[in-house]
Amino acid sequence: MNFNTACIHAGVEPEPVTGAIMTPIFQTSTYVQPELGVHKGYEYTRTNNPTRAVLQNALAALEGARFGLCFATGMAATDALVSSLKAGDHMLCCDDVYGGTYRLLKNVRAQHGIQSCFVDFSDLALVEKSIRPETRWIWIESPTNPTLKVIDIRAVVEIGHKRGIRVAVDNTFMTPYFQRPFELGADLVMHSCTKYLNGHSDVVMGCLITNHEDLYEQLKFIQNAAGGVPSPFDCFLVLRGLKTLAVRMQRHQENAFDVANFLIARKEVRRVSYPGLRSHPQYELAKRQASGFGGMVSFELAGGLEAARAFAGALKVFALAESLGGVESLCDHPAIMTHASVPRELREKLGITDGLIRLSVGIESADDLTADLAQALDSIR
Ligand code: P1T
Repeated sequence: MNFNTACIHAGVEPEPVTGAIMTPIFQTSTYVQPELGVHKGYEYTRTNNPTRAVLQNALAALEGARFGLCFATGMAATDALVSSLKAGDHMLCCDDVYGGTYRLLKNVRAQHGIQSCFVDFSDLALVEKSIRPETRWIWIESPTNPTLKVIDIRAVVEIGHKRGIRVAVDNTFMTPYFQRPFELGADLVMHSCTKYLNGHSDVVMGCLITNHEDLYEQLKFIQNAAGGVPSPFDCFLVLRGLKTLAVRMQRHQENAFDVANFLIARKEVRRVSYPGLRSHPQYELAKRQASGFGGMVSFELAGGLEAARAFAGALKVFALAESLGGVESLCDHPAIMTHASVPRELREKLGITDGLIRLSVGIESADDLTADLAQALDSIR
């Protein structure tokens, strides 16, 4: 099935009792059991819910995998994987990850004995060197948030698998429309469904997807035991959002190209990062590894924090807000907003400077977006 068709049909069957073409919102906490010890596959909504079950199937189908599990947020999904580790186990992560992923591992799970380190995955020798006897998972985010570094997923998978270590990919920025981690050998895909998969900035949710039955069973146990599940209504909204994923991603990318090319030509802008630009250091890898480049663009204002304040304050179409992947364009200042939990020293090493701006380019008219950026850049004096 072509991906455009899969977005609308994969994993979704008409509801069996009524034939409803749209999966109903099964807004129930529990299910009546016909007799003691007998039920219809549903006992309690933390454990299982029909709306969530359809969404989990749809998400797995879109990633080309067998099993999906949904969680209340992206962080709850990541934490479910981390919960499968034991004290003393180690996670090897790429250095430029979403600030919340760094915070979870360093400020929360480290207290429970989970070790983690964050290294530059564009240096494959360093990845290899950083593996310890206790390393259980390798965590890739590509392109990275917020500097949009592209990591060679297949090469990192080979390094991990040689030593029996599983590899997870946070595919939030690319979505399965552009990037297919399982085809590159990954063992697990994580998404913040909050972003492109839902696409309308009205839900927070996460998911984990895998082909490994043992891992699925372990994570499903954790999903029920820890209970970080999304509501049936939110599952309905993400199911609805998925139907337009392909058309939205295409338009996000078209607009991102226009925005990136516009920014390159501006004197107030020092450096533009978009994997689709030939000037991007991993352009060839991005082209080889994925079928597109996504809708996120980062750039550095030459005037630093003062320029960033003026620019963000002058925007009219772009909204100054955390998050990404919705139909509307957003502007983020990572150092103060999404990545404030990353220590300043590390931020600066990663290029998350006070002048760095991250744009989630929406699906408005590209002319309105570049005109808004132009007037906001003009306002920097
Ligand atoms: O926000 P939540 O649904 O819990 O997802 C966390 C998360 C995980 N992975 C990536 C790549 C992310 O971008 C996020 C959330 N990111 C933002 C809120 C942000 O503005 O970057």
